[in-house]
Amino acid sequence: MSDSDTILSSLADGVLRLTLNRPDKLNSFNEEMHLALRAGFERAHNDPEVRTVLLTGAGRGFCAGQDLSDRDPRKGVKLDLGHTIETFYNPLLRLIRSLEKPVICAVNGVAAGAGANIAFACDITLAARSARFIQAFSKIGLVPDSGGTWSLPRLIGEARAKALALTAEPLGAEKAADWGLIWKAVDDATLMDEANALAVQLAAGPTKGLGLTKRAIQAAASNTFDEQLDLERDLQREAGASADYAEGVVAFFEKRKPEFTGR
Ligand code: T3D
Repeated sequence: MSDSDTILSSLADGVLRLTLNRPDKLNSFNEEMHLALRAGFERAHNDPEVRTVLLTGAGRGFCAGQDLSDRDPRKGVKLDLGHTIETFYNPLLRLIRSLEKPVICAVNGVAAGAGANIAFACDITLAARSARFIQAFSKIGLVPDSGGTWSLPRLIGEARAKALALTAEPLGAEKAADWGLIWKAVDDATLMDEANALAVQLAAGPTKGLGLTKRAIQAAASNTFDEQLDLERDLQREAGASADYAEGVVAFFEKRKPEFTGR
């Protein structure tokens, strides 16, 4: 794990809590925070004690995307942004999507640029009612990244995706939920309680089966119906061989709550 304080990290009840922690900059990304967040998701991949990830932000914002003070041309900064995307953003997005454990995102405030699209890449995203999502890229002449051009049209259709991306108009949490960009908007005061309760619930779940479920739903984006049926067969074979499946069936007959171990 990275020992950077740009990401606060703690593991309890099977939940790895990762908090973006640059509140003075609305948790925008510098290289240090990128590397620390990546280390957190790498741990989630490798540590069997981690059965769910809960991502949120410190302070009044969730994440304002790239830290633009690292991009100021007046300071002589001239970068190949394709290289920074390939080096920092794309590996993070790949880690989130490929993690076969639930990733919950609690959007505590404004989510702009890459910050918005990272929230949309998580598996279950809750947002405080006061939060807003902004495809801020067009305001500075950039293209949506962090998977936004992939997830937005799939989640809300081309018309809404284009309007959000071209205008950078803020989208409130309620509307984001109504449109299907996020799971739900909740009262600001209860966001973290609700997100924590959900994370603890999922961390006590059949992690193997949940991970395979995530894989199946994601694969549907590029599979034909027949390919998806074949995939469901293969994944069910794998899930059906898990200890948690056996426990789930026995618990059903014994009329008790299953005790899943994640195996
Ligand atoms: O570069 C690459 O590698 C390519 C990858 C790009 C990925 C991207 O994410 S590009 C998009 C970058 N993000 C933005 O363009 C968003 C910029 N921020 C804003 O538009 C606004 O701050 C917000 C709409 C997010 C919030 O507005 P508001 O009024 O609530 O807050 P504020 O006053 O603008 O910001 C508060 C402070 O945070 C302020 O600092 P100060 O004046 O109090 O010292 C502001 O400068 C700072 N801040 C906010 N966003 C960023 C930032 N500082 C650096 N970079 C930021 N992105």
